[in-house]
Amino acid sequence: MKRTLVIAKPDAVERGLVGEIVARLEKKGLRLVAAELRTIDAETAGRHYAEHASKPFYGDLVAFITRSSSFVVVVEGPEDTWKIVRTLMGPTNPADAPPGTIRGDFGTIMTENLVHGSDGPESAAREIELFFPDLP
Ligand code: 3AN
Repeated sequence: MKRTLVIAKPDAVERGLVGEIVARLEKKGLRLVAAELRTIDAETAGRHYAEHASKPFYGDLVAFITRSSSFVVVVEGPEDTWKIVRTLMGPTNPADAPPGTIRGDFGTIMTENLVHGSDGPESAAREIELFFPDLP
């Protein structure tokens, strides 16, 4: 089975959309392997978003992801699970995300786009290890 990391970000928790997001993952056929409601600390956010450290939006990104609880989930499926999740999420900018995707149905702005999903198998492995180091 192939695993990937999904984060329902603070905006999703604040708006009560966690159930909706998890339901979409489950109805698609993905299975929950681990899940935790947690406030992501600045150090973990910095490691998670290391590739964006030099970007102008980095400060806002870390402030946003650490501002309140996120629901951090590991899901698994048979093949290319990360890609299945990315397709369910829709493009990064909700303005470009088609209806039927999570960002297309519930988001309006880039900075608060509800969900994170690993962008490849290597990112998935790294992010699962970062958030759930004890997961067998
Ligand atoms: P995704 O979340 O679709 O993988 P990434 O990894 O490129 O997108 O970006 C991580 C997060 O950084 C996005 N979810 C978004 O909130 C934020 N972000 C990306 N690009 C921009 C941008 N140009 N302006 C503001 N925020 C951005």
